[in-house]
Amino acid sequence: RSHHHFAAIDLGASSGRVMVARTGPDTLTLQEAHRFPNRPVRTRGTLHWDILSLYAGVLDGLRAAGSAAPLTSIGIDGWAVDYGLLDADGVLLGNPVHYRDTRTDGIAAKAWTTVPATELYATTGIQYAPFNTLYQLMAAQGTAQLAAARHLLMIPDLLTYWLTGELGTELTNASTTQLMDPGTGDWSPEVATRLGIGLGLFPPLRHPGDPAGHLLPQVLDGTGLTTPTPITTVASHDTASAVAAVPATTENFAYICTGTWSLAGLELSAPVRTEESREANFTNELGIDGTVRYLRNIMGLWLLQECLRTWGSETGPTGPTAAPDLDALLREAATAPALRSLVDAADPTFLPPGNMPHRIARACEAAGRPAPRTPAETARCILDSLALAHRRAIEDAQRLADRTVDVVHIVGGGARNALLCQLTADACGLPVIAGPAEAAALGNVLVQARAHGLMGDDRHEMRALLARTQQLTRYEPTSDPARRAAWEEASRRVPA
Ligand code: LFR
Repeated sequence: RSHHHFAAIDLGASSGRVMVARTGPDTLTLQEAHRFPNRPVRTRGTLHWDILSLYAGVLDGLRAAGSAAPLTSIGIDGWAVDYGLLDADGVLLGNPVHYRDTRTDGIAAKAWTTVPATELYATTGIQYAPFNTLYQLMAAQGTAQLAAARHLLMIPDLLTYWLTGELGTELTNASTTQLMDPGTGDWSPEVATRLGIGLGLFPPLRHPGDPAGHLLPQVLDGTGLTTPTPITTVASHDTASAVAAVPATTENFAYICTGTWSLAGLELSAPVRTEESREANFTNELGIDGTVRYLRNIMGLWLLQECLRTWGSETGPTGPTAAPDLDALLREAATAPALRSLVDAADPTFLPPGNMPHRIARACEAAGRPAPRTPAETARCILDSLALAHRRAIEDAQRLADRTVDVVHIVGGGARNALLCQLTADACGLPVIAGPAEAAALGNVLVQARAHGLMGDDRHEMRALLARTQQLTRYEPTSDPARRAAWEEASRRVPA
C-alpha cells in the first residue's frame, strides 16, 4: 500500500476532534471524522473536565474514522499539565481538575519557601504558571484521593490507558509538569523529594514514536473496528505536536501556536535557564527529536471566546441576547479604531472563567486607557493586545536565546483569523506565514507516519511535506511609516 490512513485524536480546551489523515509520498490530506464539545463542569466549587464525556467522544470518533478507511495507527494529543489519578485497581479516582480551577492560588509561593523560584527554574526551566502539575499536586497534598492514588496519568496518557490497557508517561507532556530537567530529558528527583511529591506515581516514560499498545477487545467492539489497531505515542502535548507541524523551510523562524492560548517562541536544541529568562517567564518544554520549545504562554483567543460566551449568556431588555456572529464581529473589528484600548495579554487576571468584557474594560481603565464600549471595539482591543504580546514574546525570545528570526509562522485555529495574522505581521515588522490551522492533528499524524517508516528520520522532511501540501497564507508587515510608528509607540506603552 502506498497510501496509509492515520487517526489523530486531538483534545482542545473547548472541543475534541478525531481527524483522519491520508498520507503518501507526496500526499497529506486531513478530514474531520468527528468533533465534540469539551464542557468543563463545576461541582462543589471545583472546576472539572468531563473526562468520560470526552472518552465517549473519542470512541464515537474512532467509529467514524474506522468506517472511512482501515487505520494503520492512532495517536492522541491534548492540552498539558492536567492529570487523572488511578487507585491500585486501575480505577480513576474522581474527575480530573481543570487547570483554570483556583485551588492552586498561593501554592507556588508556598513551594518557593522550600525550593526558591530561582533554583526551581535553574533545574526545570519551566515558566511560572499557577496550574503547573507540580503546584496542582502540592494543592492536593493531604487529600484522601492523593493518598489512595497509585498511578498518575496525564490526560492523553489516561485515554491511551483506557484504549489499550497500557500505562505510560509521554515525554513532551511530562516536561510541562515542572518535575523534569529539560537538559537531561529525565525526571528531577531532587525537586520532587524536597516538595514531597512521589515520582513513583508516574508510569515509565514513553517517547514520541514508541508503540503504546493495541486497542483492547472491548474497545474494538465498542467502535466497530475489526483489526487490531495500534496506538502510537505522538508528541502528546498538543503544543508539541503543533510545533512539529510548523511548515518552516528555513532555520530562522519563530512560531505562534494559536488557539485558546497563544504559545509564542522558538525551537532550540538546548534549554535557556538564565535568571533573565526566568524573569521574562519563558518556558523550556520538550519537543520531538530532543528539541526544546522555548516559548511564552499568552492568554490567546480565550479572551475572545470567553467574551462571546458572556455576550451569549446576557439578558437584555427584551430577553436573552445572542452572542454576535464571529465573522461579522471580526469584520467590524477590522474597521474599529486601532491601538486605542489595550490590555496586557499575559495578565493572570484573565485566567479564570467569568465576565471577560467587564474584566477587559476594567484593565483598560486601570491603565488609564479608554475602555472599549461595543463588542467590535472589545474584539479589536483583544486582537491588538494579542498582536503586541506576540511581538514582545518574539523579541524577548530572540534576545534571551541569542537568535535572530526572519519569519513568523502562525499555526493552529488563529491561522484562520486574517485580522489577527495581519496585526501580528504589522506588530512584529516581519512576514507571517499562516497555517496549517490543524497543526496539532498534523503533527500527531506525521509522528505516527514516521514511526511506521513512511518518512525519513529528519524532522525537516515532515516540514517540507507540510510546506508542499498545505494551504498557507502569507501576510506582509505594513510598509506605511505612520502605522509602523504607531506599533512602536504602543509597544513602549503596554503593559502600563
Ligand atoms: C495549549 C496548552 C498549552 C498549555 C495549556 C494548559 O492547548 O496545552 O501549551 O500551557 O494548554 O495545558
